[in-house]
Amino acid sequence: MTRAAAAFAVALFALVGLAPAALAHNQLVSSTPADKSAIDTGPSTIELTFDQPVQNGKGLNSIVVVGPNGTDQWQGGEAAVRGNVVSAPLRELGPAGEYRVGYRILSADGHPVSGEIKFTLNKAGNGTPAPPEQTKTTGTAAEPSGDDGGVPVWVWIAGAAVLLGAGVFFALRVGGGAQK
Ligand SMILES: [Cu+2]
Repeated sequence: MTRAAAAFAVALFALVGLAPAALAHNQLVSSTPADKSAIDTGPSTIELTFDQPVQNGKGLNSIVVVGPNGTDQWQGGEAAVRGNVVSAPLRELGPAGEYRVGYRILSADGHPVSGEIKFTLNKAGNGTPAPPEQTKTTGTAAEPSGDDGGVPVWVWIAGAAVLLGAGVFFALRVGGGAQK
């Protein structure tokens, strides 16, 4: 087997092997608003609490809030980390209906963790969605995730890229050692 093929095999193995571990290592334990809750007014801050610390760093973590139309975004800025808690400002909300909060965080143990919570706004507010230039500067690269109700596509693409990169890195290190 060539070195490249070996690296690819190990990367694939890592991709399969690490995915469940990432789910087991750092999990969302609570949030504001709570998942599947119904509220009359949105909070000023979205808070996601995990059971382990999250790595703090620019662009490592993102929170995107998508409104009932599946396109408009309602986060008011970038995600911030404080220990186990990742938060992002939330704009005053607009239309009543279901809002989805997609997140992608980098656990302190090196594993990316992603997922989604939902809440329902009972009464329409007076807010307006984030302007396009702001949804770009938050670094989420957020394609509106459509109405399939699943975890936003960008979350999985980002997670898979990180895992694949880690697998290749590991394979090259192992390969280098074996040739001595
Ligand atoms: Cu982990």
